[in-house]
Formats: sequence, C-alpha cells, structure tokens
Amino acid sequence: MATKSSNVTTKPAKKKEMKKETKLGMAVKKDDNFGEWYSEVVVNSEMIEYYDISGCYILRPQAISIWETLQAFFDPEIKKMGIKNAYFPLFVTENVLQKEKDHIEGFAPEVAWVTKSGKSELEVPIAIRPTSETVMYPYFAKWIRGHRDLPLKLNQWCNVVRWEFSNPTPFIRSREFLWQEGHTAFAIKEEADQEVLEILELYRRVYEEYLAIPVIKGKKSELEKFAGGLYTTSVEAFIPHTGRGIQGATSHCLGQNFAKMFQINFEDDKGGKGMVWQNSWAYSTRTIGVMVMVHGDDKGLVLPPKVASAQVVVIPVPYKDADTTAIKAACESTANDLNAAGMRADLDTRENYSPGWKYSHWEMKGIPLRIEIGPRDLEKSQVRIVRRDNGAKIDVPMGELVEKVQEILTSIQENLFNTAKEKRDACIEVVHTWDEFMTALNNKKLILAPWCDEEIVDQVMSSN
Ligand code: 87F
Repeated sequence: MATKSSNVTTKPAKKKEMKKETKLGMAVKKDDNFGEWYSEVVVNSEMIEYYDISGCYILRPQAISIWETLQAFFDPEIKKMGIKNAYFPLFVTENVLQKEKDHIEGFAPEVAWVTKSGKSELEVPIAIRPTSETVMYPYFAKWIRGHRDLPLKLNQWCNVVRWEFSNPTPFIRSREFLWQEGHTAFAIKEEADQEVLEILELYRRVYEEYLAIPVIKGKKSELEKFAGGLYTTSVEAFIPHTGRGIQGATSHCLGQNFAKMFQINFEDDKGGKGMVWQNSWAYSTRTIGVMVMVHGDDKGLVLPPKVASAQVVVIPVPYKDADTTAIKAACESTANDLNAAGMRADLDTRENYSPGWKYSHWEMKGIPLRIEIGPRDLEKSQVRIVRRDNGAKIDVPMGELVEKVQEILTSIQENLFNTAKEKRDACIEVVHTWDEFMTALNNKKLILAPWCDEEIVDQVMSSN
C-alpha cells in the first residue's frame, strides 16, 4: 500500500467564531480546513493545552486517561510474553549515542543536548534520549554472559525528545512524546522473528479493538526501514481527510547490527561463542492523534467507548415548574446503576448551565452516550439515550437501562470501526502505471500497486 505520509498544517484557528448564545462549539469544519479543525478539537475537548515551547503540549487528564487505558491493555500482554519493565536514564553521552553510526545518521539534527548547568558549561554535552538503543545496549552486553541469560526482554514506559522542525502537531508530531519501547535479545533468530510479529499483532489490537481504527500490517521497504536494523514491520492507518497513511507503531528485527557494535555476545550450551539477535518496538501517544483524526466530526471529538474515561453522561432536563428534585434523584440513580454495573457514567447536575449547553459541551468532549431525563421521561419511567457517533435517539425503559446501555456501547464501538473501515476501503485504488499512481495519490487515494523494492523501476509497473 502506498500513501503520502501525514503532513498536516495545524496552526490553531486564529479567530474563533464562537456560537454567540452558548460560547461553545466548533468554529471550523473537518472538510473545510482539516488542520485547523484538528487543533480546535484537541483543545476544545480538553485533551491538549498549547505550551510556550513550540512542539510541546500539555496532555490533560482527558488525554492521559486514554493513554492509561491502552497501557492497561498492552502492559499485561507483554508481561505474559515474559517481557519485564525497567527504567533507564533520560541522558546519554555523545560517545555512546554515536556508537552505532547507521543508526544515528540522518537522525542527528533531531537530537537535543544539555550543554549547561546553571551558568557553567558542562565539560561534555549530554544528549536527551531520542530512543534508547544506545542507552540500554551497553548494559545488555554486561548482563548477557551465557545462553541462560537469554532471552533478555525489557520494556520501558517513558518520554523521548526529538527536536522536529517540520510542522509540529499535537500527538502526531511533537518534540517530546510518551511511548513504550521494548528491547529484546535472543540466542536464535527465529525467536526474534516470532516476537516481531507477536508484538505487531498487539499493536493491531491496540488500534482495532481499542481505538476502533483499521490498520494494515506490513513490512517496510529497504528505504523506509529503520536503518540500524534488519527489517521493520509496522501497522499503518489511513486518514481519509488528508488521503495520507500514517505509521501507527513499529516492530523491528535489529538482526545482529547492534550486537556487533556493543559486543553483546554469549557462550552457547556447547561452550561456543554466539552473538544475540535483537528486536525493538514501540507505540506512542501518536495513537491518540490518529484516533482524533479518524473519528472526530464537526461537533468535536468522538471517543470509542473502550477508551472513553466517561462512557455516559447523565443530564437532567427540568422544564419550568417540573419536580426538579425527582428528576435529579432519577439522574443520580441512573448514573449509580450504570457505575455499579461496571460502566463509567458521569452526572452533570450543574445549575448554571442549560441542558443545551451541556449537550454541546459533552459532544465536544466525545462522550459516547448522553442520557437525558426530563419530566415526561419520569412520567413514562424511561430515559432518553443519545448516541454521539450517529446522533440516534433511543427511549429506554428504566428497568432495561443497564443491558441497553451496555448493548449500545458495544454497538458504538463496532460502528466506529466499521465506518472507519468502509471509509478507508472506499479510498483504495489499484494502479498499474506511474501516471495512475500519481493521479491516485493526488486524489487522496490509498494505493494498491505492484512493488518490487528495487530503486530503479520501470514506468510501467506491471502489465496486469
Ligand atoms: C531521532 C533521533 C535520534 C528515530 C530518532 O522505532 C535517533 C532516532 O533512532 C532513532 N528517530 N529513531 C529510530 C528509532 C528506532 C526504534 N527505537 C526503539 C523504534 C522502536 C523503539
């Protein structure tokens, strides 16, 4: 599959035209200016706050809770595979960072350095990790002696810094971001190969099962692979609005490149010398940006229920002279029942905001379901459920609340995935010539083309 890689312009909308009566709502439409729309969604949904260093963003609780949900899935899965968490320092000396030349070449301009403490210059500048191969592998060499020390499988949850210069975008391309980086060493290549794919499958599940985003698994071309490694696999998502593919996560087999440079050797069971086979793999907070881009709409964020910190918000709708006490009590017991049944429900009983204002507010924040309770609902012993994904309104008898809400949340999760998949698949175009390829690319298509992975290719890619 081929697409242009993601490159979104995302200066915040200069002057927002707020809806006058509510001071809420989105000023820019997704179809009109995708970049501005994105900036507006991440800020208005309270996930991101801009910071006074370009390319750095504050991740607010709304964003971190999604990150934590993904972590709560991924961390136990890798532990089942025998991978253990560790934490290595943020800093690395120039000497060590430069040790694997292929690796750092091309990346060097993005490395940030600490050169001072207080007013005095440091004797040697110290780099801030852009990734941790060179930080960790000297210790792999120290800790691995014999075949019994293998496999060595470590992961760390941390931040990294890459001083990017092309248009920074919250979550998608930021100068500091959060990720997990896994680094493993094996005696046998086949074991490394197998792990590469097992991790890739976990990444597919992060995107498809949690974020409701279809991804394509694949192997990178020689030009696109991580230069320090043997081969690179990835999951790739597609953003229909830009017509571009975006790398979702990568799982590399590093081969024995780093083992040679860092002398990660071991004595095998027959007393002979062996050199380890290594992998490294990562996914980052970019996951959240892809989710916003794929599911968000003109009302703001749309959260898949599995990653929504609040899945339901209950809002009282008291008309004039209505029995507000009874309505509030019904709202409270609705939220309590849902929470008791294991769902995540919030209650918005604030009196200084109108129900209409609250609807827009929670829609902007992407909450999958809203439940409205007014005097007529009370009379009929029902609640009104409104879906964020398609706006459908469903009246549900109070006695069926828990099962129905559970059912609807599952259906939203499925619908978001299916809709995203349909939209992506509608963009796939099969091409056979370079002209067709370029036309399709300019038409925002996801291209399916013959691929030989050689640098020089014919104008005609294939005859059929
Ligand atoms: C930027 C500056 C310095 C990417 C960089 O993908 C070094 C690098 O090595 C760099 N940007 N990379 C490649 C990272 C490879 C690899 N590291 C561990 C991963 C997965 C996790």
